[in-house]
Amino acid sequence: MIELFYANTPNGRKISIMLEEIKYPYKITQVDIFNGKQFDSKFRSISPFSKIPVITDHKNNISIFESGAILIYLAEKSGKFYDKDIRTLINQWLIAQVAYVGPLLGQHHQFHHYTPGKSKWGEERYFKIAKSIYKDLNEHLEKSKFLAGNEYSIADIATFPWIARHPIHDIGIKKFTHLSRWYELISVRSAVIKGYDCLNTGEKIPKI
Ligand SMILES: N[C@@H](CCC(=O)N[C@@H](CS)C(=O)NCC(=O)O)C(=O)O
Repeated sequence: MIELFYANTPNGRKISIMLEEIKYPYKITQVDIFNGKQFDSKFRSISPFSKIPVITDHKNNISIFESGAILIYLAEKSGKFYDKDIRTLINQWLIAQVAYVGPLLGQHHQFHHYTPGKSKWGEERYFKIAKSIYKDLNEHLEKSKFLAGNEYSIADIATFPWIARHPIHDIGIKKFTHLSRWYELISVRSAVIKGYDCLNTGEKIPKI
């Protein structure tokens, strides 16, 4: 049994989607990050930076923090979405997501959506970067069915929930036809639909 320490955010959803994709039984423990529960000492003992997601694999008595490390762990354990022959390619797109796409889109969320008017500099800087992320992903996906080639992989699973916040990005995903094609392909997968709404609140994946 895998225990997923979770909040309803793009980083949390990467892991619920992966667990649905590999069909592992899991239980969700919600961490109320909007009320400081990530700073409780018990949670900090498995999450040194006080962030979700974290998983505990109770069978192996191991806890793992950092979404990329969790995805790799689950992919290696299940033998899915991390093809050995293209692992170096998958790693590049996975690490680009955790080190660049996620954190920078996250800054765009903060300045543009959550605190508009607080910092013109921040709003402009991260809007520009967010647009270039859309453009760069779109250019890549013109040549590649999924991020790391022809097969759906943990790089796509990591990136999808961030692009699923496109309504608050205000960039107009429709204009990016290859990114839209990739998004729509992934958003109809039943595991993605289930993992996206793993709390069963009825939340739907935003449409293009
Ligand atoms: N690099 C981390 C980022 C995780 C992260 O930023 N989690 C956010 C929610 S999406 C969080 O727990 N925030 C609580 C806080 O910063 O206090 C990962 O990919 O797992």
